[in-house]
Amino acid sequence: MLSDIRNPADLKKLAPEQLPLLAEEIRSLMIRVVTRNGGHLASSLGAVELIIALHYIFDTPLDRLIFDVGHQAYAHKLLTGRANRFSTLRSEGGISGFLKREESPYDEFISGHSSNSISAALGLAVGRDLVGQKHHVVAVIGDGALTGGMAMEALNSAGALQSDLLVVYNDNRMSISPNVGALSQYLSLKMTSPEHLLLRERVKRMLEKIMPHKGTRFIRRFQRAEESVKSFLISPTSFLAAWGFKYLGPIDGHDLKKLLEAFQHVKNLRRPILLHVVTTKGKGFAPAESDPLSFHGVGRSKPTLEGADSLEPAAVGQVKKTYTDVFGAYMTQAAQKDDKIVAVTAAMSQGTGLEPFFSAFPLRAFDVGIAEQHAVTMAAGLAVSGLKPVVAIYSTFLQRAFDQLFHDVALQKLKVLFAVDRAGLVGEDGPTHQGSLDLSYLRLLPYFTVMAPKDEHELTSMLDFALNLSGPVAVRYPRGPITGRAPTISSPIELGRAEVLCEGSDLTIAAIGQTVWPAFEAAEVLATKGLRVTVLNMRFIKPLDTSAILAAAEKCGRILSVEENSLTGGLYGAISETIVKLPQPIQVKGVGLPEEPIAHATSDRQRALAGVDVEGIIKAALTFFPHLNLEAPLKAK
Ligand SMILES: Cc1ncc(C[n+]2csc(CCOP(=O)(O)OP(=O)(O)O)c2C)c(N)n1
Repeated sequence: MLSDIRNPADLKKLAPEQLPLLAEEIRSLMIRVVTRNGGHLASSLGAVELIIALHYIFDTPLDRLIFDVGHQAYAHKLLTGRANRFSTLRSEGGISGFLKREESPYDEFISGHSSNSISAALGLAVGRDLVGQKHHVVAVIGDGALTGGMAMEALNSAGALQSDLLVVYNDNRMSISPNVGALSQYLSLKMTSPEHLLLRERVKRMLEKIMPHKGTRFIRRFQRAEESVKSFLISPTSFLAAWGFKYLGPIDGHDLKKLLEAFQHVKNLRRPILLHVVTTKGKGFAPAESDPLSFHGVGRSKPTLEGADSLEPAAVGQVKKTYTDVFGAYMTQAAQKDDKIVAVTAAMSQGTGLEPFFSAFPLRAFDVGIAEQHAVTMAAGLAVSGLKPVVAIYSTFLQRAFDQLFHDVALQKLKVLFAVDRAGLVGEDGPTHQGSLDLSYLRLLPYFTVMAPKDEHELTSMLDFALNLSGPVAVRYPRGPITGRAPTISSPIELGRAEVLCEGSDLTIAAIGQTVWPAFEAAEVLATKGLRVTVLNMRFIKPLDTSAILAAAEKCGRILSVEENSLTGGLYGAISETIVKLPQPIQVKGVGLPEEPIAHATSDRQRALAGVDVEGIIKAALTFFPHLNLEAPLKAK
């Protein structure tokens, strides 16, 4: 069936009874492709019927459909003209793992960072009303994403504006890990509790006895009566009603008949509605249903999907030791020695490597939901209370909390350690998830110390060093397996001091973090061409080792900065700001990420495209020496 569906109009040609079979077909394709290419399998499996029903009842793309995070929307891609390209999911040049306006007219709004869907949908709804258009606007948001402060702000605003807006609350009780938070507990546990559902059934049966006809009027009255009973008996001060939303549900999110009825019904209600749909994360793929955490995001694997049912999560996950693993192990050890250490994560205990800490120290571990802003300020509060908070957040998501970093942490000089994971290029997740800005934005913050390790050994030393500092500090490190040299060259960490890895007088390469070893290798290659290169492992971007930079300027007159961060405002910016104060002209060039985001591809390929690999560094270094004949071995200056 799927091959005949080029757009939702084709979907509507199917009879409702055919839709369950279509759902099966979609799932089987998804499992095949995602276990091969990697991606968000469990979330997308759980939303198949929901998405079929939305496209069946609503008139997309005229009616606007907005997905929160977008990791649940593979079925949407399959029904909106991308089935024949679905095998390219997350591959270079292929379709994105999230939603992108450039990719399809059905992708109404960008997705990737959580909890923006209701705000965007409200903007579209209000815009529609102002320009006098007539269409529906629907936001699909998970129970995890609804823990984000932005979603709460949007509900509050939507309730006040009373625009015609449908919020579909896709409740699978899971964020990446089991979901947290009072609101989700209230909706998931209370509204779907056996007592509530029994009561609902009884009311229904009672009304069926009293009311002889089952016309629309009856259904409306029933629904009104049901809502009143629910409000009276179960939620006298219903949170959502107080916010101006009408709550409907819960309904079974895998029952297509019920979904079609519900969407048909809410289409006619012209006000803010929250429709509660209960789904199973990983639905239809036994390993994912029983372990949705491991199958939330799966890595690339070999194409062996005959017998996908026997796939183990380990087979599709990462196997090599990562920076994240090193951080996680360090935290557990450090916390054993120091009972003041506490950990805070914004719904990413697994992704940030904190699971062992959560198991060992449940009372000192806080998952605050997808709430990065709150995580940062809560940590500031923990610091004021005399504890030593460590906040582990991905670089891209920490962007959400820039003001909290400045106002609540930096200005008060509070001792909070930020473990900034996934800094730099992240591969297949693409532009929304790249950690390309943290060196730039963290460097702006007063009283902050900002470091990046070149390898595993240095990460541990930096974490130790950071926990002994008195003010705010961030350590940023990349996604993926540890690379580097063994045995590593390493001198003790000193505040604001770079490490000299090798010395030469033709050029200084000043590198930071994961680019240090590639820079060192580039220097080795350049040496074979007769160039004598100093390699500085900067370690700190704040405070910057200006004396090392000034000495390099003096000695070589040429500096090449290397970083896996935007060239704007990062190490290149910091070095340029230092050099510009010198009276003599010094040549400074930078290797780093361009402002224009790099599309999804493997991380190695992205590094090659940005020139932040060994080859790119050599190429950039050689631009300082245009007079040298590159074909012939290069001579020293
Ligand atoms: C701002 C932000 N923080 C963290 C994440 C990482 N993240 C991606 S999906 C997800 C869980 C979302 O849970 P939910 O909305 O319930 O969807 P489900 O995966 O359960 O379908 C998280 C924390 C993110 N995308 N954006």
